[in-house]
Amino acid sequence: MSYQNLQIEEKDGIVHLTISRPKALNALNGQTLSELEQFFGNDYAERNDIHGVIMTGAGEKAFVAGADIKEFISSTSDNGGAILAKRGQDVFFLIERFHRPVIAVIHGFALGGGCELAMACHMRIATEAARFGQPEVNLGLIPGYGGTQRLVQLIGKAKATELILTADMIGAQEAHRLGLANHVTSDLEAGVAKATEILEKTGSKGPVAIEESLNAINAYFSTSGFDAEVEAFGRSTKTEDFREGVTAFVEKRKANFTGK
Ligand code: DAK
Repeated sequence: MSYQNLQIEEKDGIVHLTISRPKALNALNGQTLSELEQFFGNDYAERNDIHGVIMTGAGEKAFVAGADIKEFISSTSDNGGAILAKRGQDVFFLIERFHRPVIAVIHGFALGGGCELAMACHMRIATEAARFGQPEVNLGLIPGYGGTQRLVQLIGKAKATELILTADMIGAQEAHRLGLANHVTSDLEAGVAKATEILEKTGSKGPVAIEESLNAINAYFSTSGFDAEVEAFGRSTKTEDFREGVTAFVEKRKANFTGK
């Protein structure tokens, strides 16, 4: 398949996947989610000859600045929120369950669905310019692509609760200190070099052992919390606060929430 929003390049057994919608800070629209599904669920699902995937965002400003707010402002159907959150979760499970390591290199913003995408990868390398956050509450929403689950898995309940409830952003050093980022590098080039070094190392091991290690690590985590997240996300998309939050973003003003 040819991709519109993903750039794919293979080099020495490593696949470089770049999410490329730089004018919208690489925000995840439906098309991009479909292409990620196509890549991880079909085109590369049986590729046993590769060592792994390095995921980046195009441009200097963002890894991915979230789900595409301008696209989902139009989705108000009764159960649309829950259905679309489930779809996003399912695509991200394809990444988490991929048979080779997937490493995100985060340069610039990784917000909302972008932070969730990075967390669905097996490892994260942050450049000094990286900014992580789950700003959904600013929009009258909750994280819907696994963020309430994977952030807790990675950094623990107390800090995850604080980040989700305040929408605060954190930089690379704090992400590293908390365990969200495996490594910090000075810039994108150094981040990709570090990811390459890791994949060259894992690529020299027994491929079945690599795949089974990933399976066993994933098995540690229960999936029932993800279902609860879909339901809670669905409820939050039916509120007036959600309408107000996304409208305020598009109109570039502060949201006035009423709790309805
Ligand atoms: N969606 C769409 N466009 C976005 C975007 C996004 N998430 N983030 C940025 N852009 C666009 C901006 O609107 C702007 O477009 P123009 O005005 O030039 O047309 C362009 O990218 C450049 O952004 P800024 O001008 O805002 O750049 P700044 O450097 O001033 O600010 C920023 C950068 C990252 C701090 C800011 O852009 C920002 O706050 N972005 C939004 C971050 C955010 O809230 N992300 C979403 C998190 S919530 C759903 C499914 C899933 C979700 C929700 C619903 N349903 C199925 C219903 C998940 C939600 C999330 O991910």
